[in-house]
Amino acid sequence: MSKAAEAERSKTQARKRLKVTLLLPTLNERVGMEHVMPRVKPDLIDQFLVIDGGSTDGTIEYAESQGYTVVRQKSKGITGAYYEALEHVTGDVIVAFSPDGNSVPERIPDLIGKMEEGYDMVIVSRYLGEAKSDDDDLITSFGNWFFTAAINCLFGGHYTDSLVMFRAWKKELIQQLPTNVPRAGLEPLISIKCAKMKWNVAEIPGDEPKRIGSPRKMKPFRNGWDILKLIFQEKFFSH
Ligand SMILES: Nc1nc2c(ncn2[C@@H]2O[C@H](COP(=O)(O)OP(=O)(O)O)[C@@H](O)[C@H]2O)c(=O)[nH]1
Ligand SMILES: [Mg+2]
Repeated sequence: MSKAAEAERSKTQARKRLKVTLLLPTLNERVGMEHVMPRVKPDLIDQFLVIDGGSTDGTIEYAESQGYTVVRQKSKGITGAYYEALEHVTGDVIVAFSPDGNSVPERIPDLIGKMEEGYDMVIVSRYLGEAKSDDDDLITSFGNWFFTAAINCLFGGHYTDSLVMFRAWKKELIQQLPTNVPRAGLEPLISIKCAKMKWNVAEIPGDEPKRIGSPRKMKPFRNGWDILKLIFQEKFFSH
């Protein structure tokens, strides 16, 4: 075997040591999934886990046709989706991936590679280095900037992007989450928890292309208000 082939093989073996669950929250994302999922390299992923919020556009049928594990969400909302999905995770590392065109599948190998360096969480930042978001509007770009600055300032984080879904984290982190489901989403919560606990966090740059297919489910003003309440709660009423 050539030196290059041997290096590649040992790299793949090192990768295999991290068991990875790709977590896909979906609510009518068939169009996006058909576009992005064929670009996900299956050799890096041990479990494809779809948590579906009640799609009626064939998302579930598509996911099942690909052999993904599909969990039908009983509660409402994206945070409830995460909480219900976490019980079904078999990997040691969770890669949260938005299959609506916002997350770029080609960044997954670098994301997992960075986790293999020993980090507890790695974020694919839309605002690091040359990376950019084509999905942001004026409101979401201000919200992202403001809440990331607030989380850094109040909890000692060093984030450039504390709210993006596309990230990887160790499954142990789940144990730090409150049992009551916060409405603000899991992303600001785990960003805050990691900063508070001084966990080992890294970011890699990653563009966010425009969403494909169905309209955005997130409501910026309601979500912003929920994040404000979460920050307040975590600052004054939680360890
Ligand atoms: N299971 C589930 N998935 C959801 C829900 N709301 C949004 N999603 C999915 O979460 C991902 C991100 O949602 P999106 O509305 O694009 O939010 P944004 O990208 O953060 O602005 C998409 O794949 C959505 O289909 C929900 O209530 N339940
Ligand atoms: Mg999106």
